[in-house]
Amino acid sequence: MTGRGPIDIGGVKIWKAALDRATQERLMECVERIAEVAPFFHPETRGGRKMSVRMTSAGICGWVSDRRGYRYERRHPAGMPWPAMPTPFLDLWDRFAACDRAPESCLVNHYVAGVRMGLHQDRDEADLTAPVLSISLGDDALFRIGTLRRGGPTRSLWLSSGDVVLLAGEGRLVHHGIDRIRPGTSRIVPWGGRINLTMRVVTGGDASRSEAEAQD
Ligand code: MD6
Ligand code: FE
Repeated sequence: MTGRGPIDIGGVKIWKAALDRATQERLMECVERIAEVAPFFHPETRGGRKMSVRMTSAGICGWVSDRRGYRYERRHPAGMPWPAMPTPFLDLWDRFAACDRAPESCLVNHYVAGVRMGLHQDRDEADLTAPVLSISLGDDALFRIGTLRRGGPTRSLWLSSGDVVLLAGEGRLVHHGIDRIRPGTSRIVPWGGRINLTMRVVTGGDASRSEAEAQD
C-alpha cells in the first residue's frame, strides 16, 4: 500500500509516510549489515575537501568521489566489493520505481547535525531515463527542489522517516539538495541522525544489456 497518492513538485514525486515502522526497522537492519561489510567513509571532493556527509553503497557498484572526481566503482575505497543489494530494497524498487530494469546501486548517506548536501543533479548514470528512488530513515530533513536549470526557483519541504521520493520522467534531472536535518526527531537510526537510501540503474540501456546477455 502506498497510502495517498504522491505529492508532485516539478516532476519529483513524494510519498509521505509510505513505509510503516516495521519496514523502516527492517531497512535499518539492512543498512547496519551493509556498514559492517563496507564501512561509511567521508568522500573527498576533486578539490581535496572532505564531504560532510558519510557514505557507503550496496549493489554491483557504488558511488565514490576523490581527487580524480566522482564515479561509480565496483569496489569500496578500502578494496572490498560492495555488499549485495538487500531484498527489502529491491522490494521497494518494485513497488515505487515503475522501471523494468533492476537497480544496480544503492547509495547510503548518513547525515548528522550540521551536514548538508548542496543543490545538485543526479547525472552520473549512463541511462538518464531510468529513475532514482530515495528512501528517508531517521531524523527529519529539509529537502530543496529546484528546476532543470541551475539557479531556478526552489521549493522546500521536510522529509521524515518512511517518506519515499522518486526522480523520474520530467523530474529525473531536477536540482535538489538537503539544507539541514532536525537532530533528535527520530530514533530509527541507532547512531542517530538521518539515513538516505538512493537506488539507481547505473549502466547504459539496451545496448549494454544485450552486450551483457551475449556474454552469458
Ligand atoms: C537526500 N537525496 O535525501 C538527498 N537524489 O539525502 C538525493 O540526493 C536524491 O532524494 C536522487 C533522487 C532522490 C533524492
Ligand atoms: Fe541526488
